[in-house]
Amino acid sequence: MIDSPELTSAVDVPPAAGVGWPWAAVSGVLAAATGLAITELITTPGGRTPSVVSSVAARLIDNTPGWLVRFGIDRLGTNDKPVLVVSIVALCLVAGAVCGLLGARRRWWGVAATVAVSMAGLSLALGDQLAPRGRLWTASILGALASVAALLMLLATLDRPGEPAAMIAGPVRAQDPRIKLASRRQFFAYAGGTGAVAVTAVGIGKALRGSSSADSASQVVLPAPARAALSASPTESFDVAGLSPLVTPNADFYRIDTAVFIPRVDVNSWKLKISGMVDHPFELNFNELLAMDLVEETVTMQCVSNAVGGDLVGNAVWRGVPLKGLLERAGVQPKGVQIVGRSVDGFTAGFPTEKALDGRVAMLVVGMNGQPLPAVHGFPARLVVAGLYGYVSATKWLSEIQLTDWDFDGYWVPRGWAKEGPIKTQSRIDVPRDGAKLPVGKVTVAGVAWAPTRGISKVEVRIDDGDWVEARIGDATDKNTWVQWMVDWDATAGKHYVWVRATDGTGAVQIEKQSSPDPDGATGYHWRRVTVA
Ligand SMILES: Nc1nc2c(c(=O)[nH]1)N[C@H]1C(S)=C(S)[C@@H](COP(=O)(O)O)O[C@H]1N2
Ligand SMILES: [Mo]
Repeated sequence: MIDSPELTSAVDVPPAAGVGWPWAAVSGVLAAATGLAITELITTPGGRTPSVVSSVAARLIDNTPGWLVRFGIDRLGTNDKPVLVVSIVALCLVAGAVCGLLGARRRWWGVAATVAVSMAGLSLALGDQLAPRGRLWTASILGALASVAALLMLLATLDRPGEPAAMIAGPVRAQDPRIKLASRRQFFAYAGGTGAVAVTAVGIGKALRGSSSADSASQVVLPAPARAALSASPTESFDVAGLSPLVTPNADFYRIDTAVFIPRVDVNSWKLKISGMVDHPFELNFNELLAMDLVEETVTMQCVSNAVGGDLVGNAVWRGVPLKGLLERAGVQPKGVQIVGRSVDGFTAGFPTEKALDGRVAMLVVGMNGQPLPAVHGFPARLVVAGLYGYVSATKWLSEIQLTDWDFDGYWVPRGWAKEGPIKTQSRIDVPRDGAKLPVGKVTVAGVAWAPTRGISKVEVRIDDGDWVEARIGDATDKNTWVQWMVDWDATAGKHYVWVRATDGTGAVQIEKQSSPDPDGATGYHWRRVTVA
């Protein structure tokens, strides 16, 4: 019985069938990691240009249906981009494993698959306007070569007859355990070496980026405004813990954009074009822009994706020049009924030309709360138009103001958002927080309300289904900015719902019916649920 054929083969076969392919896959993963690390290292010197992975991520975002991007933002919030980048890296490593397995079968399959994956990545990345093409080509080719070299080397150690890898496809044969051990040691040595190359490349890339990624905005000094904002005095703020300040500090201001890699614009070579359907197109460089009469205006900006009660909204003092003057200088032709802001990264946003001429605040902005625009908020220049959601108006990293007809659609319009985006009247409860446990007796309810260009005339609060009670509104001041509101509530024991609603300057009460942000902004009253005991 001991000599039965089954048992004999059981002794011979197992390492071959069971252990071989995982090592081939590991080889592929290591080879991919090496190639990718080298590609990244070459594409990011100085941190001024995006890496291949972030270019690929950017193109994926641009080419993914709008609803899916929105779903991602909903689920992941501002983590959407890191999650995407990590997913792309993971996908590359999985692809590497596949290349390893293919290469174990037939060398050239593995080589061809590696080259195919690299070139697929390259062709996607080439669509990113921020990425220099020559560098992308060099990086992808060198990365692919490194990957192929590592793969062939690792597979070779697996491949010697009679050694662990004999297993991959080769004939089954008895093994001398000492040979097996020696070969495995060599494999681990090579694998360790490959891994070290990858880690070193990533490390060098990080170090190079870190040392030079100082915000270019910090090197710019803005001239003082000729006319200062009227409405930003902090003394007007209510002193309620947890209530949003009247002016949102830059560090707390929400950030929404499609940029995986934040454009690092060099102000020395930056130029803004005013172009399209105008009689006298012209260009401005940064110094010319700063030499113009700068004004300051306080404007509340909101993202159309902001849910009722959400925090994709903020109020800042913007410094810049009115669009009106620039448009007059350019001489808008009658057909130029749309103003399209173009970004250095290809993003576009468009709104009716009339909105820049009807007297509202509509400006080309270089400063935010007394500072040059932070990189994430559009350095060196962006647009801000009071009363319009950001996706139709507030182009960051602006490169061009183009007058077009109405047929042109900005970035988000074909992705399912409304062509026009006037900001709807909204109010938000900041305190108490949702789910708060409160003492019986006096409780302060406070928050903000906004209806840029129309202003807020009244804010009311309701407990459960009681009567609406008028809240005190802070004396802001300017129709474009949010107001703070507060009211004292004599809280009774039990669970309660606290509701808020605002009335705008035209006397219109905010829309009660609940609707989701798409396609043109959320509606409904904000509420919070509290327990009083
Ligand atoms: N270049 C560029 N500008 C952009 C966007 C973008 O994705 N790219 N997003 C817009 C949207 S949807 C909003 S709500 C505002 C947000 O501006 P913030 O990030 O400064 O708050 O910027 C707008 N400008
Ligand atoms: Mo937005």
